[in-house]
Amino acid sequence: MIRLYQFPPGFGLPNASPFCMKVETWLRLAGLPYEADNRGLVMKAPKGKLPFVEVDGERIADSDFIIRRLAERCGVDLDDHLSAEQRAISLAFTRLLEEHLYWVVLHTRWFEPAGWALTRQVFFGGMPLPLRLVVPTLARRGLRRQIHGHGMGRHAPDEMMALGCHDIDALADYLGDKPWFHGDRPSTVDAAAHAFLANLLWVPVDSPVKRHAATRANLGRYCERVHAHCFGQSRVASRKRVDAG
Ligand SMILES: N[C@@H](CCC(=O)N[C@@H](CS)C(=O)NCC(=O)O)C(=O)O
Repeated sequence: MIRLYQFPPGFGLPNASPFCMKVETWLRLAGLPYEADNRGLVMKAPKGKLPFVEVDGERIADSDFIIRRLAERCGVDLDDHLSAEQRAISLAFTRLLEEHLYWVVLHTRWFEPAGWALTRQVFFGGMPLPLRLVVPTLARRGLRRQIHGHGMGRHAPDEMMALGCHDIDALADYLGDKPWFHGDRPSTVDAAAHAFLANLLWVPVDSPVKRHAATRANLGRYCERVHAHCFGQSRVASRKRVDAG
């Protein structure tokens, strides 16, 4: 059995971490049974980040390695119908989502005052005192260092939003009216695209990039379609899971 270690659901999504939601979406696209541990056990994570999975005693960290390893191990290839060119496009868009757009969205959640008020409540509101006072400040301080180190955090907020809007346009233009990212069948990139777009469009943190994404209506329709396929009607995943608290 595959055990997926991830953060708890948040903002009404299967997961408020797009990386965790990407792996859970992929597991469902692949039709692999799994159990989810939603306690946010970062301290157990081999690389200090979630998600990671445990399968037959092996621990695999990082959404990219998790998907590649499980695909190989379980003999699942969601990309067997893709050309080499489409696979290359998948990788480039996955990097755009994870290494670029992610940081723009992270800024809106953690560093814009309204976003932070909500994030603080959703991520840390259930913690007992005095942790509830200390942990959010420490987590935020760590992320400030990370976003600065990445480089995104050195831009002015309106510059970050402009960069995010360019990402959104590239995604919307490539998707067009196709049901899935590459046409009529799902592939691996759909797990990432769905997770990162839903974590922008469906989270109640207002931002210019979210408003821009909402004007590209094919993205919203795509998220609804992938979500219905993978998770059914409810936006919170319902498979057997171990929840926080
Ligand atoms: N490259 C990793 C990134 C995972 C990641 O950044 N996870 C974040 C949550 S979205 C995390 O665990 N943060 C906790 C921390 O940095 O302490 C992947 O693809 O899984």
